[in-house]
Amino acid sequence: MKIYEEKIAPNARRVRMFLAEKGLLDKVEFEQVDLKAGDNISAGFRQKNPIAKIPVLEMDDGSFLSESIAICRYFEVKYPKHPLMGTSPEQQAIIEMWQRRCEIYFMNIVGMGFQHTSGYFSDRMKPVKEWGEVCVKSIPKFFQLLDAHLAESKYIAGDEFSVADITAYVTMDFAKVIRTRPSEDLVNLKRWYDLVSTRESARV
Ligand SMILES: N[C@@H](CCC(=O)N[C@@H](CS)C(=O)NCC(=O)O)C(=O)O
Repeated sequence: MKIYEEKIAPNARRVRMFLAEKGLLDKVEFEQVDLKAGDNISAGFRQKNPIAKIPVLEMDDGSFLSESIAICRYFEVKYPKHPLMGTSPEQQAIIEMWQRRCEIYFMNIVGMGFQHTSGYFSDRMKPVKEWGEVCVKSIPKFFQLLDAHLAESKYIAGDEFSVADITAYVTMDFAKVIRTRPSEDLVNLKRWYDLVSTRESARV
């Protein structure tokens, strides 16, 4: 199996982190795609993913799977050891809830903030600076929400580390690119961030 990715891209990182947690990194080979150069918007790459984004997993039968969480789900079901998406119905639902919260209201907003304020992809989209700034300004509100939640919860979705932590952690790091970090007084968020940073998967 092969994953098309770009090492610095947050969505690629969350899949790598997921595989590292499950001890599956050696099951796949990685091929780098140069996003800035537009490799992902070529006609050839669109055959792999019509949405023209990475990561993309190429299966052994030559078919392609994209969307980070769909790729994670595939590995979770195929290799259930070290579950990261929950086992009981309740745990699965709670993890899904937090993973979606972190993706929709945090990762996507940081992504919009980056794309619309930096103009990094201005060859393929029209950056709207004001929209980017609105997104960047809204990020601290999500930091506060996470901080309040983490006062009661060891990890994002309960006592166990999960895919929701991966999405949130990768996004916290990516937010630094747009110079957005949680304020020092958010001690619960800091406690959680430092805890996740000790994991080996945080370094892949
Ligand atoms: N919802 C998708 C998002 C994928 C995505 O936005 N990937 C970014 C890199 S983090 C990308 O390929 N950007 C290139 C572009 O927009 O041209 C997923 O979960 O995989």
